[in-house]
Formats: sequence, C-alpha cells, structure tokens
Amino acid sequence: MTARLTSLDGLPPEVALPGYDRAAHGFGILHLGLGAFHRAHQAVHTDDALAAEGGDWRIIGANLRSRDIPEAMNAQNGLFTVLERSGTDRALIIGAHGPAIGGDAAAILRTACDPKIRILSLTVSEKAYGIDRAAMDADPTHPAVATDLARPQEPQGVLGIITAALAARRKAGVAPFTVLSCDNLPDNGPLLRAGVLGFARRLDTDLGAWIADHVAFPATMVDRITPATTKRTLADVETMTLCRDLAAVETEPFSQWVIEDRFPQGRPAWEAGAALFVSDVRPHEAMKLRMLNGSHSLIAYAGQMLDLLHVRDAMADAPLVALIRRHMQAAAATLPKEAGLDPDTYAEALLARFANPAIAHQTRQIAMDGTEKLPQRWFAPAADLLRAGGDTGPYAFATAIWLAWLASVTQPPDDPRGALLLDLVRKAGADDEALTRSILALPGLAPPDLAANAGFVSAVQENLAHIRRDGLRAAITTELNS
Ligand code: CS2
Repeated sequence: MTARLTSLDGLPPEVALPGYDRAAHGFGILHLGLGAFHRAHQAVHTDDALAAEGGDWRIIGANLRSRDIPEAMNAQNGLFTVLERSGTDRALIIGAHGPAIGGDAAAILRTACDPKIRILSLTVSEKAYGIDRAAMDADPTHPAVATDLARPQEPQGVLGIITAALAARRKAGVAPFTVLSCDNLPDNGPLLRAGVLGFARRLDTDLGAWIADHVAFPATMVDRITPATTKRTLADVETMTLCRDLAAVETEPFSQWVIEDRFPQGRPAWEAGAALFVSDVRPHEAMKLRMLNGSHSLIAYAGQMLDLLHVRDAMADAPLVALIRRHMQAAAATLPKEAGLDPDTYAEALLARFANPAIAHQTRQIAMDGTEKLPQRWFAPAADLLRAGGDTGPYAFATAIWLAWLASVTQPPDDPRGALLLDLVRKAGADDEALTRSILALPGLAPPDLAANAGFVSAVQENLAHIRRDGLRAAITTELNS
C-alpha cells in the first residue's frame, strides 16, 4: 500500500512544495470551515504569501461538526495536495496548515481566545451563519443561534463562537482578531458584522458597542471553481505524488481574491499570492456573484432537468450556452457603470472556465441550498432591473426552471428549507400560479417589490407552465426566439 503523505521528503520533483520552512513560521489564523474550497483557495494564497514575505501566519483549521478532514490532515502533519486541473495537471503540496480541529467547539473557542490568533477567517457556507439578511441581524430562529443565545458560555455555532471569543479577549485585555468571511454572500464583511453585533447585543449591550468600535470585518470576494473531491481525485493525486492523501482537493488553475484592506492586527502578504486589495469590494463581488454564481445556478437547475451531470456538459449544448450568455448579459446590466469593470471580457472568461474539460463540476452540487444562494444570485439583481426599468425576462425564465425542477423532485431537495419546499410543491400540485406565488413569498428569498410585481410573477408562471407542458428544451427554443 502507498504510504500516507506526512512529510515533504522524497516527493517527485515535478510536485511543487511550499517555498518556505514550515517550522520557522508560527500560527496567526484560525479558519472555520475546512471544506475543499478553503483548501484550494485561501490556503494556497497563504502559502504564496508565506513564501514571499514570511510572517507568523500559518493556519489552524477547524470544522464545527465533521471530523473526517481534520483527522486526515492531522494524520498528515497538516499537509495536503492541491491538484490543479487543466489537461496538464499540476500538484502542489500546501504547508500553511498545522493541527486541525474537528467537531470540538470548546477547542475552537480556546484557540480563538489565543492571543497569537490575529485573524479568524470563515468558509462555512451561506446557511451556517444564522443571519437574517433582510433585517441585518442575528436570526434567533436559526438552530445554532437559538442554542447559543440560551447557553452563550458553550457556543456551538458561528455567531456564538465569534462573540464568546471576542468577549473573552476583551476581558483579558487581548486585542480582538479581524473577522474575515470568505463565503459567497453579498457584502459578506458588513453582513457578518451585523450578525455578530445582533448576537452580542442580545447578551450584553456594552460588549456589542465594544465589538462595533474595535473589531474589523473586511469584505472579500472569493473565486475558484472547486468540485467536490472524488475517488478519482485521490487516485490521480496518488499517481502524481506517490503518496496517499485523504485531504487532497482538485480545482481549476484560475483563482481570484479581492479583499478590503482593513486588518488592525496585521495580515499575510496575500498580494504576493495574487490577491487584490481594494477599498470597495462590492462591485467585484456583485460581478462575481451575479455573473458567475448566478449563471452557475441556472446551469445547475437546467442541467438537473436535462440530465447533464457536469457544468462542462452544459457548455457543449449550444442552446444552453446561448441561454447562459443571455443570463450573463442580464446580470451585467445590473452592475455599477462607474466601477470600471469589464463584464464582456469577464463573461467570455467565465464561459471558458465553465467549459474546462478537465473539471468535473457536478450540477447536483451547485443545485444544493437554492433558497440560500438564489437571493443574491438572481432575486437581488432581478429587483435592481425591475427598479431601473430593465428587462427581467431572463430572471423570470431562470426562476421558472428552478420551480420546474422543484416540482419534479419526490424527496426534499438538499436545502435548509427542503421539507418546506416539498410541502409547497405538493400543495400547489399542477397549479403553476400557486407554486410561483407560494415559493416567491418565502421570507428572505425575493425582495418584496419583486415578489409582488404582477409582470414578473406572471412571466415566471407562464414560463413554468410552458416548461411543464412542452419540456425545457422546447421552452428554451421559444424563449431564445422571442
Ligand atoms: C458554485 C460555487 O456551488 C456553487 O454554488 O456556484 O461554489 C462556485 O463554484 C464558486 O463560487 C466559484 O468561485
């Protein structure tokens, strides 16, 4: 049997190694959410920063619940492989991580209180935060928020842990860490700040005021297409590195990170790892969320309806590509003109990335958690278009595809509101109007003016009827010719 990856010795020369002495650098970052995306993105940028500028900025990674990846990383001395897939694949070993914590909230809290931790970063996915985005407040009905408000000394969730750690640091006279959300949420820094303040104020108004005055929550835009690791990933990594690596990830060559430069306790030289520091992340983030993630969701639901397993399969389907282009143009029309963005070039680059034949990104994976993703990907831009007198047709069509897909499932979809969605689908039966209205009325999904707009609602409903009557292929043909 092949030996596990545990050290940097004896690896084949074509495998890229960390460009610095791991033992010479201490830890400065606690990262929550050791998913594939973090390992393929921030971990790589941090490795590049350490190689270029050094500093005590290695990462202690943690998962709130699952233990598999932390255990795999601990058995590998924190090392793991990133496989960049482009046809001529490239394997890099990442050295930035050290010991990892899995499913032990008390250990996470202890680490977050350690003065050497100066940045707490997160990729926990949209649904884990427990923030009411419309109210810009903690959501006391979110299970982790409710539990942590009742027992704030033993927090289990994101807002509870951040608040408890900041409270302990304040009490001990230790400077607070900077909180860095790296999830695909609009204005993720201010949003997380609002969630933490809402949570803290419910416990202690002075603490809330102190956090508001002393803690930085810079916003970020993160981008790297990272499919879930498969057996094939692990087998290919083993072939290239001659080691067994149970924490390996595969990803595309492209990577982008735009960060608001507000780090009172310092930060790694991420610019050396090609991150871009800006004063306002919002235009970059809107372009990415609306054009990349928005069209990803369109591909995901259309792909699910048409039995297309991977994003790249959709890119080999001419009518779908035309639909995706049209969607990207609609998204581009919502972006601020004065920000100096180039959405046309961006769209072409996205189409090429989506078509990467070496990346097997499953439409099923992207289709998950629609009620968490679609507000910022589709409904916010659609509402912007509505208010500006623009054409919301592409968004009505995308929404109808999502509804038609929901109407076709027999099990609750993989979504925090999956059971409710299935219930609404069952209640509506074949009634397109009832389905459209009941789903669009879900709290926090679509801005109220969009959900109540007769033109938008009837366009969704007509498209839904068409898809259900004639099939998605026929509906796409009609739509593109209308
Ligand atoms: C995808 C994203 O799963 C999804 O919802 O749209 O994970 C996407 O691949 C990344 O945001 C790309 O940076």
